[in-house]
Formats: sequence, C-alpha cells, structure tokens
Amino acid sequence: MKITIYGDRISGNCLKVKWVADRMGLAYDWIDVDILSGEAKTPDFLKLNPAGQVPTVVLPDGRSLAQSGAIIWHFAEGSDLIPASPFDRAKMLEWMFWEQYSHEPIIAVRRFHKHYLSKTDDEIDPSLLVKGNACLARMETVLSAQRWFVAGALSLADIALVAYTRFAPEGGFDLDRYPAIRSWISRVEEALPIEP
Ligand SMILES: N[C@@H](CCC(=O)N[C@@H](CS)C(=O)NCC(=O)O)C(=O)O
Repeated sequence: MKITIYGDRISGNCLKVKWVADRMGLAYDWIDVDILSGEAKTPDFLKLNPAGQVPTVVLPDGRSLAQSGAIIWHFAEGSDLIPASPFDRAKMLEWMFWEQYSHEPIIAVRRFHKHYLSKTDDEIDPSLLVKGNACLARMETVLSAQRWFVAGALSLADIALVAYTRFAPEGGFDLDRYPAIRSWISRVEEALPIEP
C-alpha cells in the first residue's frame, strides 16, 4: 500500500509535501484536487479532511493527516531534513511557524488575488504588498549572512519558506530587489530537486 497525497500543484503548501515525499523516496499516489473549482469542499473530500483543505494525505494504514508542516515533519522524521540538535529543531519550527502565520497569509494570499482571481492592484488590500516586502526583507537579511535558514544545511524550514517565496513574483513582488533570496531559491531548487 502506498501513501495517497491529495493536492493541487498551484498550492505551495501542497508542493512542500510533494518535494519532501520525492526527496525521501516515498512511494505515493498523487490525486489532483482542483481547489479553484471547489473540489476540496465536496462531501467525499470532507470525510478525509473536515477542514476542506489540501494538502491532505492518507497513510498506507488508512490514517489521514493534514497541514503541510505536520505532513512534511512526518515524512522527514529521522532524515537530514530535520536537524539533530534540539535547539536547531526548535529554530526550524520557529521559521515554519513564522511562514504559516506571517509569510504565507500575505505572499500567497496576494498571489492568489492577483494571479488566480486576476484582481487589479487597486482591488487588493494595499497592506499585503507592504507586509510581504517586509517579510522578504527579513529573509534577505538572514540569507545575506548564511546559505540556509537553520544549522548550515537544507532543512524543512527552507522547504516551507521557498514554496511561496518562489511564487512571489506572481503576487507582484519584485525578487530582483532581493539577490540573496534569489540565490537561495536556486540552491533549494537544486538541492531537492524541484522540477521547473
Ligand atoms: N495551513 C494549511 C493551509 C491549507 C490551505 O489553506 N490549503 C488551501 C490551498 S493552499 C486549500 O485547500 N484551499 C481550498 C479551500 O479552502 O477550498 C497547510 O499548511 O496545509
């Protein structure tokens, strides 16, 4: 029995799960769930994940798991994607929680409104651009001094953060302003590897 991953490739949260599953060499079936047409809210899907969201995975024993951060932690347990030292593991979680609370709700949301809902800049909350650039500036400062977010090596923190950062231009964010971020994106893409 394989793992089943329910996901939509337009979603960075789903891609995090795919990349970690691929990096770990896990056998899985990928089921496309079109979030734009409401497939995550059908009665059948809600039985798998009552929150009506992807990514959702069903493990070979039938148990299901949601939330990209929880899934990638489960998939990567015991691997080099999770640092060995307790402090570094906690630091990795610090970045992953920051991504979910302060980065994804801004950069991914602006991308969704601009790129997928085709809203003009005037129709999008102007604070998203300001806050998104503040996030990117924070990352740029860190990545100007180090190659990876935690413990000198690729970890789940980089994977969580790269997912929507590499899509930031679709949200109207100019990554040419952030050369250290651009180099880091290339490093993460090469290390995983990520298909273009
Ligand atoms: N914090 C969750 C976010 C899950 C989420 O918001 N999923 C979106 C796609 S990125 C979704 O399923 N949207 C469909 C909907 O709400 O109908 C995670 O990291 O997995």
